[in-house]
Amino acid sequence: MSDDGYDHATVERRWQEAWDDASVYRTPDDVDDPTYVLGMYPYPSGQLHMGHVRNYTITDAYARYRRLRGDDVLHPMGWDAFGLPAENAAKERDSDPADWTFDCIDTMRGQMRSMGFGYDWEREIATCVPEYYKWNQWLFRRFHEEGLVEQRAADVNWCPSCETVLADEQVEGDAELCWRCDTPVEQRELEQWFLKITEYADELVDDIDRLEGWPDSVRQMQRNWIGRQPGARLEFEIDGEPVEAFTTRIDTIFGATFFALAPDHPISQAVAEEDDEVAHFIEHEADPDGDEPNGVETDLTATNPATGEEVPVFVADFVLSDVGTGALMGVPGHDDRDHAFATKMGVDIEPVIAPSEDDVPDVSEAAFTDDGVLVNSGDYSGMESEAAREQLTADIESADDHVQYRLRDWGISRQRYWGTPIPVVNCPDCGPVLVPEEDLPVELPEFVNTTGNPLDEATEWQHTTCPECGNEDAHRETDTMDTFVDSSWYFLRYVAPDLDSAPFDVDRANDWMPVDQYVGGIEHAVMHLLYSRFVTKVIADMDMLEHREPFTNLLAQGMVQLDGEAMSKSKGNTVSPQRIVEEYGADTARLFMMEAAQPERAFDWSDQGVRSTRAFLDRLYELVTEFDPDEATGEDDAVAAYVRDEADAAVAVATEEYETLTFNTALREAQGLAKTLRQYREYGDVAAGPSADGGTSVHPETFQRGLETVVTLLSPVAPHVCEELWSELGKDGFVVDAEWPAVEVDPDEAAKRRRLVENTQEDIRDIMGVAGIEDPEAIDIVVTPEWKFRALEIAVESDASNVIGEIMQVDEIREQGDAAADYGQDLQAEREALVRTLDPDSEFDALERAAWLFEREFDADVRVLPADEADADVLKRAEPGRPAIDIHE
Ligand code: ANZ
Ligand code: ZN
Repeated sequence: MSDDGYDHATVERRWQEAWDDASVYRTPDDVDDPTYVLGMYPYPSGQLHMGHVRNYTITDAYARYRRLRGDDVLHPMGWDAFGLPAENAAKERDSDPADWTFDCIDTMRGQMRSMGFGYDWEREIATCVPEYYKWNQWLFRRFHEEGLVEQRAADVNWCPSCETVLADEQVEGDAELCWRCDTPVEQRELEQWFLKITEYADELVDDIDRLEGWPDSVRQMQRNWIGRQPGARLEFEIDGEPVEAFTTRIDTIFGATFFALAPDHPISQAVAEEDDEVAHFIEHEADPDGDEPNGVETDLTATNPATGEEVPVFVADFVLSDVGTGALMGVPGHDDRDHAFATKMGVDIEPVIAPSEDDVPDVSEAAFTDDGVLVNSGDYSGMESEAAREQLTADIESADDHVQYRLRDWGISRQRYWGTPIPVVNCPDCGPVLVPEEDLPVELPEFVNTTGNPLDEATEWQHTTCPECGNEDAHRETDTMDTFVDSSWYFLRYVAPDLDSAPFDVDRANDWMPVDQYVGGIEHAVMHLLYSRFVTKVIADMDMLEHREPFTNLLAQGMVQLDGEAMSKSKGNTVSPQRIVEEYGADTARLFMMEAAQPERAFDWSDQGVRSTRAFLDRLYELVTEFDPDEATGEDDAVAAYVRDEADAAVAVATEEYETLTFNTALREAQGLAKTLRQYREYGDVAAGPSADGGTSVHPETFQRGLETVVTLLSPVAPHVCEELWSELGKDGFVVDAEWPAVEVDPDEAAKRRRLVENTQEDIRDIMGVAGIEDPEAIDIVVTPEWKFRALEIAVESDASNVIGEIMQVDEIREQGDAAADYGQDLQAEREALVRTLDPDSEFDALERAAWLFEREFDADVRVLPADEADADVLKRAEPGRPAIDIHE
């Protein structure tokens, strides 16, 4: 707590209560201009960490900005409340996952409130209540009706310690350890429930092109994850039996010098029964994640269908069983992995593709992997790769076009308690039967503390009658759903969170969706976003939604780091948001984070930075509270005009930056304006001498408007203190309900003005330095005559091969004689770098209004002179955007 600043605890509590009482964050019912701003809802771990604070400050600042712009805003919060940690915590404490979860939610909700996040809490959702998860079950039924649910045996990652199936991204590193307990993960085959996301693979890839509001990196990650590859399937013959292979490069088939099978390909397995070497390789050496391809040669050969040649057959670990057909034709001349493998195994390497027919590449050292012209390829020699692929696929009898995807169906079965029960009954007669809609939700039974899946022990709960045939020996499915199911549609639930007749209100969802701005961690760049896109598309195909993509703009926020490392509990390098809020206030925490870096970038936490942010707020508080418009006596002079220009510029730039969530630069404007106002006050006081009654000699309306502007521009990020200052400024109502200041100037124009002032300031310093002037008496600043502006304008417009010729066509310039010729030469020389400046009147105004800054800095009389009042020698040096400077000692 700072000594002489404001009392943040009181201020923040006061306004949080006032906002609550006035329900300022309630979502409007009638919406004309809907803007949906959403942060990825958190897992209720019990503590808000800095990553959350950053994430939710970003959405909160943007939601507040949109509200100030007059939009109807939906900005809700909820809880991704199912999941393993609650179950583990309950086991440790011998309590209940529900109790633990709701405790955590209460704590975190309180922490969020203390941060001042402006959520519509009436729309809060938690996925672990039957009122929510009923709709997961309902959607499961609907997906089933659409033919998008399937049960099949599948290999799963199994952690023997957690006794649970793990998703691929929960298996870490080459050693394949469980993300929670670091136990080596095993493979197990289980009957699993799948959602057939692969049926949407094409649309999911194609529509990525339309996601222009997403970061390119995330779009690329989605593309890679889906991994669409057009190619062909074709057959090689082994011992007279056809064996299918997938290739993207059938044009290279004349260079196929070996054939390779995955270790668990049925032929590999059969060979291993007879061949110890192969068996040994499969058992002990095969490592699909290794850096180098490994393999073992078999006694078999395969017949290349294009050439009729026999090539050796290998069992190799870089051939993956779940890719394509688990078999490939090896073309070492044109594929990097095949090249490495062939080199190691001593297999022939032949070039069959060349950049051009008379430029056949040497492929002995490295593969040539580009498309090109076919060589050494029989009748196909001379064809382009693309055409050859089509022709060969047509000509080779067993070959067919085939598109291959990396994406697999979405396995949603989890052998865990704390999730949505999969609404299925297993009947001895009928097999798996869906629970009828009227029997939903299937609620979780009471929790029992056991090592495995508590639902396996809930025998009474399991026991039920078959909904189809009435068989009384039926059993409920004990798998629960992956929690990614919960989060794949939660954004739809917020539009009507209490609806009990459907998962979401169709009309309202059509109004609010898609989410205009979604913000969250990059760790969700693949799964969560892909599943949400998939589910949205399916729901659209069920005619329940008019939108096929859920999130228009996506921001992946950067890490909060300490000493260059991401803050994390496991590393023990966290900073507690609660402590920062207690010590400095929520506004300081929020403002520090938003000004420290662009939201996408990582940044380092700094206590020093936090303190200087707080010091800024204290100074602003003082600036506002010490100002009394009735006591201010200043004139509406050039200085006041400068301050108004700066306020206009700040609004123009900050507005642009808020639009793109570039808060750090937006805030710099607000802070810069506050500084200008402070300087203005000091300058006025020095010029006029502070009046005895504490008044100042600033122009009251200008100063008042300046302060209001600073407060409004800061309010999305530091809402509490701004609310306090708003009322100090005598404003009615809340600043959170205020109107965003109108943009009066073009930001480019404002930037030019500022640059002109800065450059002039620097020029004065330089000249004083070079001339050794320490205590100047007077400084004359001379604006260039109009004809030079004209000449520059012409030079910028023209294609500038003959600048002098062009400008000399203008009478007014030609009349200048040698001076015009000289300047023309300068323009010609610099023509690549020429930019348009302000017009002469604006340049004069800008300098005249800024004169007080120069006076203040150099402690001299400053005169800004138009060209016709200036000394001819001085005038010569002046150029547009670069006034001449004459310093008198
Ligand atoms: C012959 C060929 C020649 C291939 C060539 C590529 C280049 P990428 O490489 O990512 O584009 N492949 C097929 N089945 C496979 C399996 N089960 N495990 C591992 N690799 C497999 O993926 C497509 C290529 O991967 C396919 O095209 C095949 O090698 C290989 F100059 O066939 B190609
Ligand atoms: Zn039955």
